[in-house]
Amino acid sequence: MQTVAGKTYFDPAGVRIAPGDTVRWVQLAGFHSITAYHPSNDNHELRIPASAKPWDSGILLADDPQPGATFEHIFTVPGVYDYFCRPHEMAGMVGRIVVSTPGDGPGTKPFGYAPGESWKPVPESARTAFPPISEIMRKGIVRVP
Ligand SMILES: [Cu+2]
Repeated sequence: MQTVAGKTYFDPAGVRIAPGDTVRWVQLAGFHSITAYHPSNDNHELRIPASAKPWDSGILLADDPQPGATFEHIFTVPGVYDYFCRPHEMAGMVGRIVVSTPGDGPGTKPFGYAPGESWKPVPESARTAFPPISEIMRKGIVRVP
């Protein structure tokens, strides 16, 4: 399974995988990160399963160490995982992974579902860029149009 970090988008933007699968992102150009929506990442909204470990690739540079830099993460807990690119979140560079079935965890809840937590809100430009969970479940892979 491979997700490609292109210019300012992840392609595919949505994938459905099985518990224990590894997702590998490949950097094609520019500078990007693969960062889980999780309070431990600069107080972003929690949008991965509550018991799942958050991740942050840090900034991957296309030429450092070389074109095609990669980042991998193993997904074990079923549910919906939303993630973003630190430099391009405002440009709508986000992705969504469904492990097994969506369940009813944080990633299935409406954006801003916990106003009392004072988490950093997901910008409107990013909210509208996530492929719908139903489409990911139906197609398995949702490419950028
Ligand atoms: Cu980016």
